[in-house]
Amino acid sequence: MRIVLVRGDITEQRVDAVVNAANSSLLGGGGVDGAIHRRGGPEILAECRALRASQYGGGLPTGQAVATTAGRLPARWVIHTVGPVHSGSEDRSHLLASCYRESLRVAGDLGARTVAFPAISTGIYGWPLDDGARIALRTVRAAPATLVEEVSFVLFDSTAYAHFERALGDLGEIVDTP
Ligand code: AR6
Repeated sequence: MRIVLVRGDITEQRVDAVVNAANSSLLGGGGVDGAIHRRGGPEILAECRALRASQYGGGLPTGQAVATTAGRLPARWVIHTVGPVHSGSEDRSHLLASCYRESLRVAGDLGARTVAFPAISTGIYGWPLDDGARIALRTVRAAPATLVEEVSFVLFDSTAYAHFERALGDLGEIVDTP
């Protein structure tokens, strides 16, 4: 599986599946979540509401992932996952790793070959970018094989990009920018 770093907006990615840094309600929010619902249109929210009315009545638990249509986005699916809020007193790294692992598993089950991730939890949820990048890259690199051939990390600004570049270098991989 190829890992690529992209500087840009996740809603513009032409991939099979884009991952949304959602919250448990699945009903939208700010950051990536807000952008995805705004640009993807009401079909995404309609499917999220249906999920809340069926198997996720209590909301989507932190660390899990579920797919909907991508509506008007140039992708086929949105995979919603709920990152942990960063805590100074409790180690929630396993939950952040789970977001990446579960999203990839869902992507593989859908038959997605290309998947774009944002830097989950590193915005409103306050996770430090250096640690968030390290967990993201290590987890994706170590994930069980699926049909997914390419994972892109879509970084919104140069600071986030630099953190991912460094973390990828620490894994001993060449940075591959399309
Ligand atoms: N494309 C790529 N990256 C982005 C974009 C974009 N369009 N917009 C922001 N980022 P966040 P979280 C970066 O806050 O921390 C929502 O309200 C951003 O700079 O979107 O997991 C949800 O509903 C940061 O590095 O997600 C939840 O309540 C990263 O994406 C909560 O925020 C993630 O920032 C989730 O917070």
